[in-house]
Amino acid sequence: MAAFPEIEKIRFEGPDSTNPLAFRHYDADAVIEGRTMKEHLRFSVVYWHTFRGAGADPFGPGCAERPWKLEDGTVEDAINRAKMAFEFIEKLGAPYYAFHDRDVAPEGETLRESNANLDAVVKVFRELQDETGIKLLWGTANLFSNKRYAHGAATSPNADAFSYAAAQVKKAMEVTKELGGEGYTFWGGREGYQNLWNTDMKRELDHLAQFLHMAVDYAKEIGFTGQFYIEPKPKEPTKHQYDSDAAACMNFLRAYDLEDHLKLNLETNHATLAGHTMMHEMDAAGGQGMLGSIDANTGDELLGWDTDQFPTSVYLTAQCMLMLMKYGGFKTGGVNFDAKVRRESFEAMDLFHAHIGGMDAFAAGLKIAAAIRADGELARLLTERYSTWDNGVGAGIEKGEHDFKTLETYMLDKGEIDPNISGRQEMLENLINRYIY
Ligand code: XUL
Ligand code: CO
Repeated sequence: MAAFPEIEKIRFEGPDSTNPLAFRHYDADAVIEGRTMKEHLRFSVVYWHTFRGAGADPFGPGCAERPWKLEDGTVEDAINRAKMAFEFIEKLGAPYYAFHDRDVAPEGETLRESNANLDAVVKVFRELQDETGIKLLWGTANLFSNKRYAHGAATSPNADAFSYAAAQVKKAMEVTKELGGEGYTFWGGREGYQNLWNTDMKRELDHLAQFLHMAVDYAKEIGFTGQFYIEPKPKEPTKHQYDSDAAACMNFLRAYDLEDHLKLNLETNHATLAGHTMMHEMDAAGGQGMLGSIDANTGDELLGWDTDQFPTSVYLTAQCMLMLMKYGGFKTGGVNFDAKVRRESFEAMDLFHAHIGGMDAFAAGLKIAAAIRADGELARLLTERYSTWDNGVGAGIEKGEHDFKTLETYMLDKGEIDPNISGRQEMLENLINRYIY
């Protein structure tokens, strides 16, 4: 049975369209800087929010109305949901999706039963992928909902929780490989602490690193060549999550010899929870060759938690795309909408509006970023700002030709520095706006 019989494939109608079920900016085959919009943006729909989210908040259960069952139910329910999910993704025209193991199939009484349930649904996923051409951006395992992970998974004080998580990730990697997944994500759901006095932080971090090394080894063993990602988030559910931001993740990966095996999957609302902009996180990761993928969403300026709203601000998406293009765009990653409709938007139709809006915001952002790059003024101003490093003493320092003694001689002779030039922050802000409106 079709979930959305009244909806046709969402089409591009151009900026003047007033049709809420059409794209105004996302024209999949339009070419920008030698790549299609589809190739630049690599949009992905998340299974957990879009097909399992009921809209619960701390003050009430979910009230979403969906043509599929939202609660776990039977394997048959899960297969029915899978078919409707692919219908949605295909009508939307997103080329990718992403899931946690427990989003797609009900958890059984035993690990064996859970694995069998997963296999049954993954078999249908494989068929649906082949029929529609939709691909798996990345898979992951839910290592945070079940009560066995109350104290964490890889960082749990209970070695059995670590072992169960290892078994779960092993299986999730196998099915990700089976589905041709282009990546596999580790988000440390409850890997953190609530109280330092019941926590052996160093031991927990050592365990987390061991866990990731086991994953790397197992990928080699089964021939999974997808990209591993680690997803930073500073708080929620614990007050301190170990993978708190891009810098903390990169330091952890380097400290434990994992930097060649994982890149970062950065999420906008996680960046803002960490007190950073998304662009800061992308620049921090990109500068170190670690920018892998993005979970696209946004927080609410007036609410301080992980509201996971759909991105609508072109000011944000344009700057994200500018940063992404600075680092050469996606290789394995994509714009993955880790975002959910509000509890008040309970009709299934709202899922279309939300995704269309997010895709259009990013497509507009892409066009703006490309225009800024084509114009070259921003790049020229940046080159000019650092021009003292292009010759003379600056070039010498960069080449390693100087030390404190030679620089002292240089300054004693010269007397005072060449005058600084203004940072022109406001002018640059105006410059960005010039391309937006
Ligand atoms: C949680 C979050 C996760 C990860 C996947 O805040 O972002 O959904 O993206 O586990
Ligand atoms: Co996420």
